[in-house]
Amino acid sequence: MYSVPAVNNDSQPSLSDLLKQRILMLDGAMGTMIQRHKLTEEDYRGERFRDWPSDVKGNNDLLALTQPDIIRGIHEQYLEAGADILETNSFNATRASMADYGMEELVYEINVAAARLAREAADKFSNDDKPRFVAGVLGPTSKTLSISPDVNDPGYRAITFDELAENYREATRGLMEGGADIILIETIFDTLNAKAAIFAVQDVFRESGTELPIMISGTITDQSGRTLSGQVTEAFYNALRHARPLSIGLNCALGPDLLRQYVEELSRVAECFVSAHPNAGLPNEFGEYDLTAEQMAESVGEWAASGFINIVGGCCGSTPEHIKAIYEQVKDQTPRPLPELAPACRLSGLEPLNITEDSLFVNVGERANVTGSAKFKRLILNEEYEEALEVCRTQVEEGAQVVDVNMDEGMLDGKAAMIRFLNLCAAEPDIAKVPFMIDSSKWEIIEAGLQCVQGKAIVNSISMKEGEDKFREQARLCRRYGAAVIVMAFDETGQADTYERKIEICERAYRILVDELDFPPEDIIFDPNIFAVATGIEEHNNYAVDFIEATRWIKEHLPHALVSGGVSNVSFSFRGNNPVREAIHAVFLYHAIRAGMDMGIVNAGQLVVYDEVPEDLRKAVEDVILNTDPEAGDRLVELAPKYAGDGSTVEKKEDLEWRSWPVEKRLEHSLVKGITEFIDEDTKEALEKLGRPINVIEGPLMAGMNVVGDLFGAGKMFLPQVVKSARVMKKSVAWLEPYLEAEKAECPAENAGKILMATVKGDVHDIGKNIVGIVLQCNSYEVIDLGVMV
Ligand code: THG
Repeated sequence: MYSVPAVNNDSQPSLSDLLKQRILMLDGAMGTMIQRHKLTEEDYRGERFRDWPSDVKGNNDLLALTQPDIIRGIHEQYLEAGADILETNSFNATRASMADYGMEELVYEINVAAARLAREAADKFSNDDKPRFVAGVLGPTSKTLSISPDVNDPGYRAITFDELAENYREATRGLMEGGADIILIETIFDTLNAKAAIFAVQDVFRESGTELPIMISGTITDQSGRTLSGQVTEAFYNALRHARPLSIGLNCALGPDLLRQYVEELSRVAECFVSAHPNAGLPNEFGEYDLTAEQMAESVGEWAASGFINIVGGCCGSTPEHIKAIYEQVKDQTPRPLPELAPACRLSGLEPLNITEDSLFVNVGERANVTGSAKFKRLILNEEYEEALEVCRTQVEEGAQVVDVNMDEGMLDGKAAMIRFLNLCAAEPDIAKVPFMIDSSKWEIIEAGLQCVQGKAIVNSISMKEGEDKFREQARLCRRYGAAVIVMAFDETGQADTYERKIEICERAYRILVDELDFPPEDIIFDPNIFAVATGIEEHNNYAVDFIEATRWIKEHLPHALVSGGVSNVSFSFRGNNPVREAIHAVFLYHAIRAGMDMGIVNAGQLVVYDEVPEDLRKAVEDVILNTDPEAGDRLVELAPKYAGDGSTVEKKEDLEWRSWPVEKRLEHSLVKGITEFIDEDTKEALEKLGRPINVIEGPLMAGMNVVGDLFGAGKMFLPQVVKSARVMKKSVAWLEPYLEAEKAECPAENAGKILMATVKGDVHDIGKNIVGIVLQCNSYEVIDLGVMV
């Protein structure tokens, strides 16, 4: 399945050949090694930037221009230690990151220079027995596409996908110009950033006519075992698998002991080679790394012995001594063989969803659809996004394993609504844990949606309705964004409504996708059109049978492709009579699933089990679905009123048992669960009970945040959840603010002292600082806050 492009150098064995023979060594940290030189501001500036208006000390990537001998020297030390693959010193050489120094215009030049230095060093050491390679490094940048830097506006983003991709295109061009053999996208804390990098790198490959192997390496930032943006390891792999990387791996953040289980997980799920370059342990209180070369080599050597890895090296704190020790440990060990994994549609949100031949039917929630739900439409048109999110959350709670989102409505800027809604969903881990299905008949809305999701999504849908060329173009783009696709049985002449037309169109689409475009067949989901039955129109009577039989044919003749459909369509003629609609869905699904239907867009909370449909109703419905005779529809119409009830299905009461708890416990619950709904009233009650605002903050609010802190420390909460908690905290404190002010005005306490505080440069999280600030102010300190990025 994997055909990774070989390095353009005929005299050397290809990287993938070498990787089958032995474990390859990456180098170690650059930063630690640069620190050893104790460079001054003047050293960083060199001659050329002597008069640069801002400080540049710490801009390590600039050293490619101002201290090239130092960088080349470090590369050579790593080559001496045994490194097969050098990483270029270009981690921050993107516009987004260089903006800190006002050096955006130097980005291209720095990348070229960084790659050249590594190239020169590698070529000096390279020989037939041990060829050396240069991996051009694309870092994560200082911006994140999946998380809002503004706690008060979870839908806000500091950069767009297109802007970030442009950053990466520029850097990639420079790295290739400078002679990189590989592109290494590393220290990924936000998978959507990595998707933008992959998108950009593929653009540059195409424009240059040269395709290099891609290495991908993510980073797990805390005990929850997730990326900063909240993905577990397998979800991360699924989201980036479309790059067909040479390798996927993990680096940085954790030392080898904590990283081990995640490297093991990757080695189990990845179809490509696996890499790891951990830190030399966790930083101690001085920010130094304590693991010795021997300790690190022992840990990493054990990974090799366990068959987890193909490429190893070191990240922060590692030195040539570490690399040499690891090299000695792993050089004679057997590399991890590439596993043979059964083809599967590997989707993800924050968590993976793999659909294999053996999977049970997958429920896709239909309710976040402005044309499919009057309620959702009203909420979106009124911009009641909080409530609209609730629609998604409820579906997931009720069993939706994917959520369909559709904003196609005449009264709406559908593109803006799609972007806003998906960005808000990204901040809701209870929703974002499942993959998204981006549903629109407008390509520009689909593309906008694809630029907002970090997991592997499903595009709903593409088809040949505007001809083969448009279809090819859209399919290619879906692949480049890393999405699976629903292909509707729709061509230039219209939507297929008979068995013959359905299978003819699906087969034609499959051949184009698989044979011409090399589209992975497991990422193709056919929708052979579910239309309403029992409409009173004779031509409609066989619609369900045609869908079911087309499904059977597709599963038999188009290997690995899946089948889906919009299930609620089938019962449209019984609108207003939900019990009968649900019975129709149950019977329809019973037969369609047996014919091979893999997933369906359904009302997840209202799925009824086939066996629980009353006997007479089931019989009547079955006759309609299977089109046993021309009178079947009439019989069901006659029987339907008996089961209508009041037409609705019983709405489930939300579980609000916790609302009867004492106010302290309620505040804690809201903080831990990130619920803002009741925070104002509970804060008010707590104030009445405890007398002073400070008592509320230092009492139940801090106690609640301590629980959050403990859960986070234990890996039981992860960052996007903690951000939600912080939002609740902020809201509560904001409610108390006027009372704090009033107290101050009433009795100006003697000043306990002055506190100067700031969030350090590079840290976007000022939540903790703000809380400390408030607590200090409540204790009569005067607080001067210099802000963020100081
Ligand atoms: N195939 C694919 N995508 C699709 C469809 C499909 N997307 C949209 C639709 N069809 C599937 N989704 C729905 C959502 C809701 C309803 C039907 C299909 C539905 N809604 C109630 C109604 O109209 O009676 C709304 C009731 C309410 O307002 O609450 O039935 O076929 N690929």
